[in-house]
Amino acid sequence: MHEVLGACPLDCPDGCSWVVTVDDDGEAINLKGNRAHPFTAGALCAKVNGYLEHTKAPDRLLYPLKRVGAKGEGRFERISWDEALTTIAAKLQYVKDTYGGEAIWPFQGTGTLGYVQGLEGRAGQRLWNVLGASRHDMTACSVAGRQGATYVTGTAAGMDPETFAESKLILLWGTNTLTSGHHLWKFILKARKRGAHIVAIDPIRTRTAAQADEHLAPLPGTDAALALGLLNVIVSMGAEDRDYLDSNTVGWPEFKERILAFPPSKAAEITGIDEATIVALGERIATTRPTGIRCTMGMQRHAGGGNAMRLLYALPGVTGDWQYPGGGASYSTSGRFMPDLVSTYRDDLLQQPVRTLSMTQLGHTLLRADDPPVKALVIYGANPMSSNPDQHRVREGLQREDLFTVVIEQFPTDTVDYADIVLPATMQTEHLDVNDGYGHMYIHLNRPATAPPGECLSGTETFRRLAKAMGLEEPSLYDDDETLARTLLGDADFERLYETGWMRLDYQTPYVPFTEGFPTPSGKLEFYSESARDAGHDPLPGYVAPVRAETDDAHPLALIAPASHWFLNSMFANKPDLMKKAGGPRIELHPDDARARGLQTGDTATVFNARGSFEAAVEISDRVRPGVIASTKGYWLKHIRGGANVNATVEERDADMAGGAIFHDNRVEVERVRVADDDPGRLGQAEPVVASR
Ligand SMILES: Nc1nc2c(c(=O)[nH]1)N[C@H]1C(S)=C(S)[C@@H](COP(=O)(O)OP(=O)(O)OC[C@H]3O[C@@H](n4cnc5c(=O)[nH]c(N)nc54)[C@H](O)[C@@H]3O)O[C@H]1N2
Ligand SMILES: Nc1nc2c(c(=O)[nH]1)N[C@H]1C(S)=C(S)[C@@H](COP(=O)(O)OP(=O)(O)OC[C@H]3O[C@@H](n4cnc5c(=O)[nH]c(N)nc54)[C@H](O)[C@@H]3O)O[C@H]1N2
Ligand code: SF4
Ligand SMILES: [Mo]
Repeated sequence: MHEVLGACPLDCPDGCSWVVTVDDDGEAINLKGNRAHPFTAGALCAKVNGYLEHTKAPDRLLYPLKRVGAKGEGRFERISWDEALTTIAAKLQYVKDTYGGEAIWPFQGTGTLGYVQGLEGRAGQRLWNVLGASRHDMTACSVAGRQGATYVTGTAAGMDPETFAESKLILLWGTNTLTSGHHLWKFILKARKRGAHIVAIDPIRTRTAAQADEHLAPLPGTDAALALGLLNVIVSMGAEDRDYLDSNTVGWPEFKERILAFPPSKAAEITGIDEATIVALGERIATTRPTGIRCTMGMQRHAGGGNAMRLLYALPGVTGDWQYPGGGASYSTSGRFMPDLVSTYRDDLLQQPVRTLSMTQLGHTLLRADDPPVKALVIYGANPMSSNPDQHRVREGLQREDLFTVVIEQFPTDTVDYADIVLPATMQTEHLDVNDGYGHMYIHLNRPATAPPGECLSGTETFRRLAKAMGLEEPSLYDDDETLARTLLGDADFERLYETGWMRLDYQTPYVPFTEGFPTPSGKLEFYSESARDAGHDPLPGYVAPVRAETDDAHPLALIAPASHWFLNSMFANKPDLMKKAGGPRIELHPDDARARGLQTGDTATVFNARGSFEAAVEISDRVRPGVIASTKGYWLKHIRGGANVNATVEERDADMAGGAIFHDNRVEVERVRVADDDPGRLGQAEPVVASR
């Protein structure tokens, strides 16, 4: 029996350090959170506690497959790795020769964030560069907010999250801490013990909002207006930090003018929050140092998401909070770890510039007449059938008979059903990787604890073998995983992490950013940003309204579907115990909206707009305000009634910055459907409703 140190690979801010116990037969028999790790502190989460069980699940993909049924049908036949690789190599070569390398689209999602196997290191990029494939722009998650924050402070990395323990006022703004990254909570509780006041700002009374001292529920997509209203209160009181503004910021006179033109009454009208509540919170911020804002991806999945985040990063510039431990704003610490990514990606292998394709425009891109058209799609770490917007367009695109699709996967997802060839991938306990966490300041080495089951191969090994099958000679395509990890970390840190599993990044404790200036063009915090102006944006942060705020009378309800407590995006939505805990798809709506539509708790409803519809169980609830309905993301289509999830209604449209997706900027109508009493789907949905967010 021995222990192997590793790390959770999932797209979650907490980046946990874990310890795997392996028995004398080499089987992993226990996996638990690392007690020595300051952020993990011995705990994993509801999803990953059963990770080992998931690696051994009966539906795990173990062998290469080729499709024998129609696209989407899900009928496959086992083939050898040789046949799979020969087929793929020949097809990619043909596509490259006939249409050019850009007709190949490597479509990488967030299944693993690892620097060797996953998204952070853009696994496979060397191969795609040699082939001259189109570049994949990962727009599904965080880019709009990242861009907005970066215009202000030069980075989105913000506060060291552990310093929230020092805050006297904490704003949990568009973030569901207890569900989407609960390890931060212990630092928030520490602050509360020292007298901090905790405010949640979220259209839904989530399990996090329910634990806060105060909850403000703005209408979705109106946070920028709220921020401007709060700033107006602060500035009207003369509570701005003039010394800080003078020495550390640019554009204050112009920004101040904009703030003064935005009275709390206007913020109240746009956000639907009482003016008095806005004034009271503004006064509280004005008089409480340090104020820390935890603002993650939820609130930037809107038409104005980039600008909203920009304002939240600007706010602590006005109050001077950036100078204190526990003050400032925290979006994502991604970027604090600065490995040598250039030598990982090897963009120098590209022979000519290539186009970039947006992840969240998959459907439209596959269906439009591009030159060259996309002819080969290699999907890995992604499940676009479940997670992408405009599901019906995605399905139509993946159904194209002239499209060759490879899916590298661990489980038979809805996306797998559209593959020509399926390749079985290892899971985190079976391969080497380097992982950080975008909600803390640590780095980890994940050592393989056990041999892969069946014929599963790591992504990196798959790309090496594919390169060989294509006869490619570039030597760096054949670097092994340890070489890749050493390139990222340097030999000294690699050796150290091999022993310890984790270490703090090279920042002092507590770390207060920007004490030596801001990594912006001016070296200061930029309220006025010439970079933003040059990119075609308003040089000052402002309010950008949601897409159909007042115009779509036929679909008046604003639908948001954020993280489920039991799934990680669409991962674990095939794990029986977690499926049971989650229950089926559900919408929560306010009693007034339910009454107007004759809906009752337990009814099955269809939720629809012009793009599509999905079915969900109704729960009448005061956790949402009138006009807003709440659901969750992640369901597999094949496991739910109707074969569509919330993303059938979400628009493929870009936010104001960086091509970010607008999952929470959505308008729908809801109608009761009659379901026969003996319909098994009905029983699935009528599971007792667990407090699930
Ligand atoms: N359990 C679990 N954890 C996860 C994930 C998961 O699927 N399940 N997903 C992971 C991933 S990929 C990510 S990116 C992160 C995301 O985690 P979060 O950043 O927390 O993002 P969301 O869950 O999309 O939304 C968070 C909250 O924002 C609220 N919100 C939506 N629109 C608005 C708005 O206009 N204004 C305000 N103020 N609030 C709004 C939602 O109601 C929700 O409660 O979590 C990660 N962690
Ligand atoms: N309605 C709505 N939709 C959303 C969101 C929302 O808030 N609301 N959130 C969006 C967000 S934040 C994100 S990040 C995206 C996520 O969208 P995706 O990136 O598509 O994430 P998943 O759907 O979880 O699919 C990841 C797949 O990768 C597989 N996988 C895991 N590890 C590995 C590996 O090591 N190798 C390989 N080859 N495969 C692996 C998993 O089995 C899983 O099927 O979804 C977005 N979709
Ligand atoms: S999903 Fe997040 S909280 Fe859960 S184990 Fe992984 S990193 Fe930790
Ligand atoms: Mo995400």
